[in-house]
Amino acid sequence: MASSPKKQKAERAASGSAKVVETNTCADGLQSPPYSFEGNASVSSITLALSKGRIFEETLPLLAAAGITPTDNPETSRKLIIGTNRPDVQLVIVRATDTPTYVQYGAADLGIAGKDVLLEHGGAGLYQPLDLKIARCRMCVAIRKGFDYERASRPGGRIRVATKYINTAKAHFAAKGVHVDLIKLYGSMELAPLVGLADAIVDLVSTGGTLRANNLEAVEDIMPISSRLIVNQASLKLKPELIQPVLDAFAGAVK
Ligand code: PRT
Ligand code: MG
Repeated sequence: MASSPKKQKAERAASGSAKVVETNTCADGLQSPPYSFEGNASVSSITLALSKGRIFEETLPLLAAAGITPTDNPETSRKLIIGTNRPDVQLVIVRATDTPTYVQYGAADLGIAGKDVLLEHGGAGLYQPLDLKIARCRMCVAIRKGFDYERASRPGGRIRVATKYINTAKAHFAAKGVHVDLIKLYGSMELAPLVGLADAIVDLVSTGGTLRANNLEAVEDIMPISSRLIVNQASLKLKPELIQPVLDAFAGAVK
């Protein structure tokens, strides 16, 4: 049966014969060069991007609800592309911060990413249809015990903050009317206030154990964080018969 013109256009985009070109506005407001969205070439299978560790672990029951069982464990296997019991579903194992990028460009049709990561990415090219309520934690401001945060964070005050969440931290302190000097770090944020790199950090807190072990304390809650299902916009139009059942099964399994 001949497919509709709309579906044909989506198929051309996914096979790479036609490029859907969009401009992307970066967090700093600058227009980055146009990017091409070539999509995942296969229209008869779907690819789900996951990160190792807590997201993979907590996604397993959701996959099971959708009848999907991975054939390898990424914690023990070095494979980056993992098959499943279903020939039409594969998993790609990516760094947590890279998940939205793989889905945005159509290298994966679906992905699971923390709200923290999505806020920094900006969400271009993605649908975020479902809060999966997994990998839950809180985005917080934390300081070294004894630092006078109240004084530093008064409206008109000035504070030096180390974080990997530049956009979130910028928005938080702007809303409070506090001048913030942001220092971008990629990990171990907890060290920054201990060695005088920053007055405070903006980071995720789950059990609070890491803060306690480093003589730090959370002084402000910015927002609750959980992981979202993300979907490439072209993929959803092109492969609804493969993607929609996964969305429905995940939605039914969310606790
Ligand atoms: O580790 P890597 O640098 O590869 O990447 P990542 O840290 O982004 O990935 P991963 O797998 O650690 O986290 C993936 C997602 O899990 C994050 O994007 C969050 O949405 C979510 N999540 C939930 C967390 C935490 N809880 C969490 N506690 N991510 C990180 N942490 C870290 C936090 O940054 C801090 O260093 O754990 C430490 C605090 O934990 P507690 O239990 O001591 O409070
Ligand atoms: Mg980590």
